[in-house]
Amino acid sequence: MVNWSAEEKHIISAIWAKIDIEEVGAAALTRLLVVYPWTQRYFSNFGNLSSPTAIEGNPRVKNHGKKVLTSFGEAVKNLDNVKATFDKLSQLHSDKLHVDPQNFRLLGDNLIIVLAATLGKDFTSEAQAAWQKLVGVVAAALSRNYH
Ligand code: HEG
Repeated sequence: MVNWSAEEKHIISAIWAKIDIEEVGAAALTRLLVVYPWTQRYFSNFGNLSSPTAIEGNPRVKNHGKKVLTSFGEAVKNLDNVKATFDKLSQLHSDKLHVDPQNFRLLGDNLIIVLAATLGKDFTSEAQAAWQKLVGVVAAALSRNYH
């Protein structure tokens, strides 16, 4: 059971309210695919991923990045219930998509980097600490139904 302080909850919501889901989601997935190119294997049906420029301009990457971050928003809205919130999605990533759960952590790290780049000084060390905890909790929840 994860415990969130009132400050953590507040700061997570405040950051969430500031960001453009489409832009940040696309940027986080783009970075994942560029920095850790082996993650491209799950998106072989997405068309051209042959260079950073191609990945950046790929509309399916943009669209999927938005989908992933929108889904991440369910964790933001259900901080006390993240495991249950991602129960089905964990099963899907395990049984159907066969995504190596290590990749949830890599995506989380990239999300943090994009938040820092996007928000600059507004992404304080306290905000980073709360978000770092959140991406860890989300990765753990998504990894839960792997067996
Ligand atoms: Mg996943 C589909 C959420 C990380 C690979 N992912 C999806 C879908 C959601 C989602 C909501 C659509 C599910 C559906 O169609 O019912 N993904 C999600 C979250 C996170 C995550 C919240 C982490 C925060 N996903 C993730 C990672 C990979 C991955 C790290 C691979 C490196 N996801 C993946 C693939 C699909 C989804 C291959 C199917 C894409 C498609 O064919 O459209």
